[in-house]
Order: sequence, then structure tokens, then C-alpha cells
Amino acid sequence: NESPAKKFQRQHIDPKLPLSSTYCNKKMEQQDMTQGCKPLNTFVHEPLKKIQAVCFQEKVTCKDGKTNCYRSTSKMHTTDCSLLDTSKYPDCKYQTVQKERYIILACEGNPFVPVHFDASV
Ligand code: UM3
Repeated sequence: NESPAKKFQRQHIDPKLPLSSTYCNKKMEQQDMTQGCKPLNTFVHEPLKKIQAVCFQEKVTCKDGKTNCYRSTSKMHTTDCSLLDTSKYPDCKYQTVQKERYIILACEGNPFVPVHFDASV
């Protein structure tokens, strides 16, 4: 059974930068997020250790009001995958948009690691 930490890695970490505008169509399927067509998902293109280190950076309030969120102190390479209005389930079609942004993650556990992608700013 997949742990919350492993689920975060599957859904949000891809150390390689995308090379094409069809990245999200392929990657969302490969990473198992197309049962139901997940409406918005961000991939972070940085090494695992650098993303895990965010749990020890700037503490901020999460969107849901919890206090276990952390904002990165540097901008990171990200890609937002946004489900297109014209997408016809079960054929999930996404817009691929690369951004350099600060990321906000929720962290939990011992070891204290990312379990949810809260936002990018
Ligand atoms: N989400 C992103 N990027 C955003 C905003 C939201 O990936 O900029 C995802 C994260 C959540 C989901 O899934 O939307 C609902 O908020 P997760 O908890 O599995 O990371």
C-alpha cells in the first residue's frame, strides 16, 4: 500500500524538465492520475532532496487552515497540468505550462516529508 510520502512523489516529482507541450497528457496518465481526470496537478522538476528540504524552510498556513505548510526559499522549475474544458472523460487532455515559482507543501511524519502540494506563488 502506497504511503502518503510515496503518493506525493508519484504525483508531484519529476526531476527532468518537460521537452514538449504534450508532457501533461503523457505524464498524468503514466503517473496514474487519469482515473477521474485530476483537474489540476503540479510537477516539480528538481531533485527529491531539494524538494524534501522545503519541509525545513519557511513555515506558512495551508489553504485549509492547518499549520504544517512550508514555502520554498528559492524558486523552482514547475509544470502546471490543467485539465482542458474540451477534455472528454476518460480521455484526459491537459494544458502544459512551465513556471518558475516558490512552492508550498504540506509536510507530515517522522521523517518529516512532503505529503501534499498546497500551492505555488
Ligand atoms: N494542486 C496542485 N497544484 C496547485 C494546486 C493544487 O497540484 O497549484 C493539487 C494538489 C492536491 C489537489 O492534490 O490539487 C487538491 O488540492 P494532493 O493533495 O494529492 O497533492
